[in-house]
Amino acid sequence: MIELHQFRPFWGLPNASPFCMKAETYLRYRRIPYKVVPSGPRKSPTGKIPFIVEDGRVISDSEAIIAHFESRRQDRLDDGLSAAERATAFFVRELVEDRLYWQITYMRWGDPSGWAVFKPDLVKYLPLGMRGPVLFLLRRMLLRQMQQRGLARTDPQGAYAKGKAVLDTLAGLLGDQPYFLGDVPRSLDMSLYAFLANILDQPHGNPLQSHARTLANLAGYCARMKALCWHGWPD
Ligand SMILES: N[C@@H](CCC(=O)N[C@@H](CS)C(=O)NCC(=O)O)C(=O)O
Repeated sequence: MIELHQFRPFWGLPNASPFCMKAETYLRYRRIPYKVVPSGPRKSPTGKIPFIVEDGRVISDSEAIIAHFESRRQDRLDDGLSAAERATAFFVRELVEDRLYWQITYMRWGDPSGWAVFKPDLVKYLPLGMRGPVLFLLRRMLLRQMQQRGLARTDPQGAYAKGKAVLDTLAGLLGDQPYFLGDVPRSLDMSLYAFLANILDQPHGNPLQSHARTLANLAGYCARMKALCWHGWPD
């Protein structure tokens, strides 16, 4: 049985880490049997989660996990895509996994209103040893990293403007197609869905979520991907 090492579900989301949710969305879409092993970055050989263990072999990184399973298949998710579509998928994924990752981090750890609702639930979720000074230092490090990216704690409006621009661009790219590159889900969709769901389905509102909800095609897309990959969850 393949082991998927990742965070436990949190806040009603399959995973509060979009990278973990991406890998798991893929496994579910492909109906690959796996069992979740609750874990954290400190237990990962690369310092990051998710990672899988298959027959004693460790594969870390959501994209590498998808590539590993796809390489064994006759029918690959990205079969039939043109070179230009593959290039689009590459750049969109790179951009989303950077920009929206930091937006999701900001709405929980950076935005003072977000931190006010995130912290109490996070403290209950974390193991005892992570709750005091470790959490303080972790947040301090994240705040610095966000600041370097122009996401200031003191300027939520300015910070969210950057995320709204990404969402608007994604809505434009999706248009009225069911999936980002046409009629069927591709590997790009495993990633984009996980990132968008972490914004749309998180339990506390914020300006980025409100904006995402005005983009009807993105909300419809998430509902479609959820029905396809997460129907019946938690199962
Ligand atoms: N490129 C990696 C990124 C994974 C990643 O950044 N995971 C985060 C959790 S959302 C993590 O483990 N962060 C710990 C750290 O950076 O110290 C992937 O696609 O899996």
